[in-house]
Amino acid sequence: MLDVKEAKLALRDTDPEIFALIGEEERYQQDSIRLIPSENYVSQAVLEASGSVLTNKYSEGYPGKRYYEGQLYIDQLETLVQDRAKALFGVEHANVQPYSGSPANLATYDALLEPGDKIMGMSLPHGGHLTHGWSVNFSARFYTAVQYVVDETTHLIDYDKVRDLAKKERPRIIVAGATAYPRQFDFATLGEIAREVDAYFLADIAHIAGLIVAGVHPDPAPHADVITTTTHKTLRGPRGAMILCKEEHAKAIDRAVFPALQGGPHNHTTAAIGVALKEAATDEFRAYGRQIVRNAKALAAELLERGFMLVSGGTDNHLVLIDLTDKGVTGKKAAKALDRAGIVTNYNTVPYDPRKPFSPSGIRIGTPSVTSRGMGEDEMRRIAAWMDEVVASPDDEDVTKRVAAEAKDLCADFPAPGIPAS
Ligand code: DSN
Repeated sequence: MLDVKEAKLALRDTDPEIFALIGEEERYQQDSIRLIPSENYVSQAVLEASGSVLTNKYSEGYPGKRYYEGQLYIDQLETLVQDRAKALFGVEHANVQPYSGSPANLATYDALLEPGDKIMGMSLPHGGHLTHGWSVNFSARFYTAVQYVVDETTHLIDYDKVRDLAKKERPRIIVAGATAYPRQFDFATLGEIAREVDAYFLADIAHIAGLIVAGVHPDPAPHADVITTTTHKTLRGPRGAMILCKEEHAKAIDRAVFPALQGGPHNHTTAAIGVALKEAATDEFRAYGRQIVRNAKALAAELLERGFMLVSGGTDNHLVLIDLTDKGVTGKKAAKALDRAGIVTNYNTVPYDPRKPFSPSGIRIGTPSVTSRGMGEDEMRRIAAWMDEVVASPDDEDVTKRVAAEAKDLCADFPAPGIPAS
């Protein structure tokens, strides 16, 4: 058997090009301040499960009902992970096989709807997700989509307007969830609206699953028919997804995932999700979730102090959406300059953005990754100051180089989980 060091040498010897690229990416992840709100650093334990021999298997079906022999350990593993998911999120049924968030949402629609049925979700440029009914996505091509938006002045969801739209459109399903909404969802009210119009209620908690576990975001479990989530954002697991639901939907959900949409589950990912769920069921993780929000608030407060316009005026979750319109720089230009300065963000539309999605007015930032490194409010204020400098002079390579060096020094004091020291 190979020890860990030999295993790494095997990759180096077999494929030096891939080995080198992974090494470069490791350095990049260690030396930069990663503020993409949908990314994180997994633990060494999650990495090990992801890279295990479980990748060698095929296990179509579910525990006890497989189409392949050799499932003794896989059945135990998947059942364990299902049980952990049910316990952590307080739900009756968990399907841990979806390959990622979009397939999880597609499976949910396939389980509950007929083609052409009406989906009502939050518009993508207002913070929603492609799969919540955005025009270019399957969710609008195979189903009929209506979209709710945020208020033009407050940038908040106006629940009275959502209710009015639901009563007018009578959707078959209402979807709540977002990729760029810096505020909390009122799942209780959305569940109530869904019941009033006899619609299913899907809560897509991909971005906020870890915050819900930590008790710093309202819990959709008492209100939603189905909850979908990716496992790699605030939940800090591998790239995967889960569908959590009431028992009455369990059979339909399972059938939709397999055999309707997917083949064999990725057992190495299932194992790594299980490790992440175990880690998330600790006091340490709950403290981590609380700190994510404290850090986002500190970052937002310092940016406001420095004259940045923030969508909705701040945040109460893990992300901040900056509108750069009055800074005279596009989101794309700012994001690229920040990346050269060692601060990784993504350009993003802001609500009612007059610019196009490929060159929008905003950038989106978030604190899950920096919080995983142990950074706190003081570090957030330093990061905001660097962002201010870079955005003010995006073409000044002296500024970007100096900030990149300073950011690298800060990162050296906060080693990234799962990345070996060089
Ligand atoms: N791509 C994810 C994000 O960055 O928010 C959503 O799927």
